[in-house]
Amino acid sequence: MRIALFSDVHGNLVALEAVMLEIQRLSGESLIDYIYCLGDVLFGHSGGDAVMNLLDRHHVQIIRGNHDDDLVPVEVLGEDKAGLILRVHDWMKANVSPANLELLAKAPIMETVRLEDGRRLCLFHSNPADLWDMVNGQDPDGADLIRVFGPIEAEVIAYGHYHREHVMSFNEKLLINVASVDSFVREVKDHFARFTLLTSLPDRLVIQRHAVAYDKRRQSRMNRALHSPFFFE
Ligand SMILES: [Mn+2]
Repeated sequence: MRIALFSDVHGNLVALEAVMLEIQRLSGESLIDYIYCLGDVLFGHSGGDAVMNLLDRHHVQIIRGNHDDDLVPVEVLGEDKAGLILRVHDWMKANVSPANLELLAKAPIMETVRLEDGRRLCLFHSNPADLWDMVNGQDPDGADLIRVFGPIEAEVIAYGHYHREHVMSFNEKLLINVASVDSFVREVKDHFARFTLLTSLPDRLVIQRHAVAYDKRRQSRMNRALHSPFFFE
């Protein structure tokens, strides 16, 4: 069984197109059974309904991220960011169909898949108990890992949110940050869209990370043309 996982598209249609083309190509070599987007689908670039249509066309299953929720916890983000966050939300309400916004707000917070070796793969955006939790960072400390991942009843856990890929083991659990499709908001900004491919076999799990080059300036031009309040690089 093969599962493609990506996260944090943030409305970057050009990056998502590059990822979907590569997933399609890999699927031609050997079938990919499931494709999951682990949240933060919109909010950011001007992809909007085109991003949603592309995901739908490829039967991508969506898990809800913090930015897919319609709540804006200003106290969590701080007053300085609140103005921009609200402007982006206003832009989304004016430019994305209500049906797609509702679809995101109602997407499941967590899914579990049974792997070929009998282990459970649990998928969510960040912390299923609190979508705004930043626990999945580059170097989360042990207490945070116990707090968030301890209660999860699965041997393999995959998530996004922090826009930076990693694979680590913790208390018998395998933790995978599947990385972000969008590359504008990574710590190290570049022009690669990223996803993770899991190949589940009866005796092992193979984890492959993929980075696909995309035209970042084309996405910037689209943002400008569509008056997105965010990402005018
Ligand atoms: Mn997030």
